Amino acid sequence: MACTTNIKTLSYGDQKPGTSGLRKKVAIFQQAHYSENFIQSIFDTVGQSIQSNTIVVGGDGRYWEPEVARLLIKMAAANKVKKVVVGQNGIMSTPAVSHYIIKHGAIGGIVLTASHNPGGPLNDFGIKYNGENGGPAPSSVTDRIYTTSKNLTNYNICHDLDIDISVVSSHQVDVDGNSFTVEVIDPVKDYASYMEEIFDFPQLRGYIKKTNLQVLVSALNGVMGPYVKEILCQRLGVPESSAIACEPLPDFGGLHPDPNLTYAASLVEAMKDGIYDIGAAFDGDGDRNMILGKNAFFVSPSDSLAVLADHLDCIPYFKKTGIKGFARSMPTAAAVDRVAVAKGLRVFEVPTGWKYFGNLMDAGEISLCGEESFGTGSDHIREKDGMWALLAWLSVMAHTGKTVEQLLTDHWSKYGRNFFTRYDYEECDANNASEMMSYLRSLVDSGSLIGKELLATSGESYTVQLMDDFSYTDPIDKSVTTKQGIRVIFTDGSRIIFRLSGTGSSGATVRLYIDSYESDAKKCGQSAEMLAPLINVALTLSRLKEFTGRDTPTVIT
Ligand code: VG1
Ligand code: CO
Repeated sequence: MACTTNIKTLSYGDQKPGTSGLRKKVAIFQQAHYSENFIQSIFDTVGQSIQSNTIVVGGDGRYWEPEVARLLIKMAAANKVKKVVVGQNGIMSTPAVSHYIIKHGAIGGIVLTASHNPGGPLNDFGIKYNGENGGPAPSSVTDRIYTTSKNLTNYNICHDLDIDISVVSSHQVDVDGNSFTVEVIDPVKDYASYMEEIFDFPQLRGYIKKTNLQVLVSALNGVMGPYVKEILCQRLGVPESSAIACEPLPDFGGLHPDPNLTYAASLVEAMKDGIYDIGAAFDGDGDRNMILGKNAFFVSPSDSLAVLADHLDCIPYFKKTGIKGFARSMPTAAAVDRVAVAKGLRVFEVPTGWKYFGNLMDAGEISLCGEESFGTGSDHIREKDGMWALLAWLSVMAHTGKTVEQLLTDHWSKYGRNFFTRYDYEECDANNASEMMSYLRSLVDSGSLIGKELLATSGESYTVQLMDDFSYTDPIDKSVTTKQGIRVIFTDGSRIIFRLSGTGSSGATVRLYIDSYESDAKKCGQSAEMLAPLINVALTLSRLKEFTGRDTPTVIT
């Protein structure tokens, strides 16, 4: 029998979750009672209902994760949670956690991850709470967690409870006279079976074999390694040699587990040789994806969303559920909107962060949604889902018999093309970045740019139609979210957007998003050339260099 102790603690003032959970340097989480305080704040916010229920615990295997997973179990027991389901060694991808919560009717889940942020003792750790719909907690809940954390005085823990999470098994223990269960599960099995329900695996397997399709996948040493091996290699017949960086490592082997052209450089290089037909990379916790075609042909996430939207009905899951509407985050280019118009479906524009899609999916308004930040997913769960996106791409290829590049070029000739780029200026001085945002807000407030022509140094001119700070009213619960990014929309439909990242752990990351539409596919040149004048306008307008001292971005997508 294990006993609960109630420990006195001093609150921290900085436990405010960002775009997706609380993310800080490992050293911050290692401060006395820091993780304990945040976990207790989650339990207190969820309240009494946690006592007779199950919570799911997952994570991406990064440094400090196993320690916090064990701590979480001790605290769950002490807070009278009935059952904890945890992935073996604390490992379970974000999409798999979402799926498990829904399938088994858990009250929620806690994912120990800083997602695409680097790991290791000097890098980041994170804790994220998902609610009973399987999705990231909405801001109303994370705000309450934050408020609770600021006033926290005590937490509950069962110090003498030590459960071995390295072996798949079920443990039942007596805690203060109540029964408490910890189930250590294979993190892949349930999720892999669910993918088999959604997609036509015999068709995909046959297609890969018959066409001798060459696939190359990098898990960037994040959580996805075991999922890639089980789903792609074991169940779809892709050779093991096609699975690179597929060992989950505490520091991701020094890689930055963010699947973009900069941080997944080794995959991009390998794809350039022209041997592989499709390449994919996933982030640390497995919810993001990057798709590449032969010769490293890049599929922008906004285009990926649109192409999948156009072909969604080839996936068995949607034959059953029908296709409802689509949604994208505000900075995501509007390519999917054109598909929605053609199909007579609704499309929603929400703020950045997957939590804003949850209500729309719960209400049956949307089937597919995505973000420009390499997030694609559907209403099969309530998180974006990297493996789902790759399987969806393979399904579209199998169905149409087209290559990745053909699918894109055909899409552009049918719908026109939204050129998109994102510049990230990482780890800027926080005060300087917020001064720049204040300056941009002052331009919004004065309205002085409306109707004005802005000139690029290369001669192009753009007339400002609208400039605002994006705000969103949730169509389902009517909650309002403000200050979600400065938008400058021009009369030709082009857009410039500025936001500060909400997932970083030090300084501020400025994100600049540029989106412009070209209806004549023949005029379509390289993205960088097409967008150069607008980028020039954006940098001049924001005085970015003056404010941040930065000449060039750290990442270009
Ligand atoms: C970023 C992305 C956003 C994404 C979020 C979480 O947020 O821009 O689209 O939902 O990361 O993704 P921000 O606030 O830094 O721009 V993940 O895979 O890191 O959970
Ligand atoms: Co992620």
